[in-house]
Amino acid sequence: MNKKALITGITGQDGSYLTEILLDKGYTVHGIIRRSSSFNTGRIDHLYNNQEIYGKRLFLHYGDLVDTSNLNRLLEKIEPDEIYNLAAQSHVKVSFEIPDYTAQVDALGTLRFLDAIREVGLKQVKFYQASTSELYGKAQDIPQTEKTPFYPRSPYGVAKLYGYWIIVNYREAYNLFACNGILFNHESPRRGETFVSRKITRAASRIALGIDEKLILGNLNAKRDWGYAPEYCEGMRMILQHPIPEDFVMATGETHTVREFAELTFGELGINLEWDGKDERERGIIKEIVKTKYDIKNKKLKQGVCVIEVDGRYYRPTEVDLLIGDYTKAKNLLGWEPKVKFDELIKIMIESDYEKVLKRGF
Ligand code: NAP
Ligand code: G4F
Repeated sequence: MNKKALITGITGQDGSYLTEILLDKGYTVHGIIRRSSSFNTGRIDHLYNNQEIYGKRLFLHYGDLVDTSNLNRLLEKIEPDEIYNLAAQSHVKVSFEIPDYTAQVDALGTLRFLDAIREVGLKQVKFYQASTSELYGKAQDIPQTEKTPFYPRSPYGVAKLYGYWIIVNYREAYNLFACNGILFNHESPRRGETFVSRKITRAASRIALGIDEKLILGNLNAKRDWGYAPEYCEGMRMILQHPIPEDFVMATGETHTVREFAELTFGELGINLEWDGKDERERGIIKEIVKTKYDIKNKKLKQGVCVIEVDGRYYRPTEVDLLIGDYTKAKNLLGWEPKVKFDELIKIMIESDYEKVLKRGF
């Protein structure tokens, strides 16, 4: 019999890739979506509108991680073999503005789900928790492994820390097959536009095509280990196929600053930058424009023009300065290894955003 998966956060970046992966493997996929006043299914519309798939092997249900009775009903009705809990208020900066809601969803939402599993009596179900490198926060080791102590630096990180430990506790207390994927930053053309990677690739495209003049960023010194989302979503599935429920780090093992991300992105378009000033006065200025496969339609762009500025409103009250992950355990036990590294990731994202902006004009 084909497996049945239930995905929370199916409308998000990871949810959409994971759905494609599981459908490809022959799963039936059930997804939980939130009621929204505007369309929120853009990332899965290609599947939703496919009559071969929707209503046959893909089903969507309204729900929310803050609604316990809804989770109980869905579990009773669907009886999934595997659950992927990807739903979250996933923006670190926003979590400082809405810490209570972030905890309700990211921490207690996980608990509600685990408890609903017990109440419904799904003893054989396997549960994947979208844990995060934000747990390391003020990192205590370089690189970070499954054994590195946690020190979260945001309400988001702290809420996810609760999620991490409640998974471990339900695994030990009730023998539940529950695992944490401690995933480092992973990006793609489907990444939300307010995360820094996508903010940069989208803005660089808009600047090159003459729609925007400048990109305003926050902390350029922060270092992240950025990988390619579809590979990490395949890793989630692999974690649940491992015979023993365990926690795994997934990362690329490389780290780069936000400044490098911006420099490479503009460079990919043929806009080579140099930097001037420090902290909030730092600016990215055009050093030269060189020919690439991308057409720079904005004729105002020339040597000396400032295209990046820093604004303190994007700084966080407490920052995570440096993340770099060691994925040896995932490589040895699961055979998981990332193929797309930093340069290639930027190429993929800029190609997509440049095309989108060119076609749609936004
Ligand atoms: P994302 O694009 O922000 O997607 C989040 C998903 O959660 C969306 O489908 C969203 O629905 C849904 N959601 C939010 N609040 C909800 C609620 N109260 N009830 C039900 N659904 C809710 O995030 P992502 O990048 O795909 O990340 C997936 C998961 O991995 C998240 O848990 C994130 O914290 C974690 N994570 C991400 C990364 C990364 O680098 N991407 C790294 C480590 C861990 P709407 O579409 O309606 O907003
Ligand atoms: O892209 P970010 O917002 O991602 P962040 O905070 O690392 O969180 C993402 O990755 C986590 C895994 O480590 C996930 F758990 C989480 O759900 C999310 O997917 O910011 C990356 C860095 C930060 O240091 C931030 O201060 O970029 C810096 N940054 C500089 N300027 C900016 C900006 N971040 C954003 N969002 N916008 C800026 O203008």
